[in-house]
Amino acid sequence: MKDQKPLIAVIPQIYPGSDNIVTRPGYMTEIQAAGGLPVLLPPTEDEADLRVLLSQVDGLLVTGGQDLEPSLYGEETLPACGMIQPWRDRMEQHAILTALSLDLPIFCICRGIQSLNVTLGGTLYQDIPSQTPFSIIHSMTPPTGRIWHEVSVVPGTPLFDLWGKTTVGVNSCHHQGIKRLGSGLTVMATAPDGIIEGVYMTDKRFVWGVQWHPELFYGSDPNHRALFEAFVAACR
Ligand SMILES: [Mn+2]
Repeated sequence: MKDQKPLIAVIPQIYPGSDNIVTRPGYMTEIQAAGGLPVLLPPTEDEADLRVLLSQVDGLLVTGGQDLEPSLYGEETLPACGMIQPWRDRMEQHAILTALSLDLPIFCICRGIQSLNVTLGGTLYQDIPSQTPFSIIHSMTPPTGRIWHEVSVVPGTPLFDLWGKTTVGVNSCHHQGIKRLGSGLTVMATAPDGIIEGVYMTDKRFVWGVQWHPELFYGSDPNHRALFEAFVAACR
């Protein structure tokens, strides 16, 4: 029997004001480098269609993007909240809940970890600089494929098992972050200022979220390629 590469559905990005469906190449090339076959989903909020699509794949990648609509977690929109894309909020909620019900591995990056957290009932800081006393600048200056701040990895978590160390450098391109943790999520990494940078679901094979962008390293940093390798391995 021929070895079939795991198929991994990727959430599409559409920038406001643009009529192009896009994805950052690293989301695709890192899955491919890890032995998976990525496939870009069409933008759809239809729950039944998403179930049909996700029933054909072995995993789901929730990509980065704009901010989430604060009313999803019961808050008024603050002036410092960024651009929102409500269609994507709805698509991702349906996709994440469907993937959970199908027991698919899910890897959530940047906006993805925020979407996972809100889908599971958590809340967000709409704007880290104005809403928190946290001291680190989380919106780094380009180039973005380099280490910007460190994270502390929580021993006993799968991220610690993967990396085998308690401190690892990451990049950082986010002005929002997790405030109250969603149900079923456990923290596996934090920035030195306390911002949650990594979470997972203890009762699932592989449902991970990271606040940084491992795809922006394009394989140049083994720690960040290892995240895609662990995800694709879980999808086999
Ligand atoms: Mn950060």
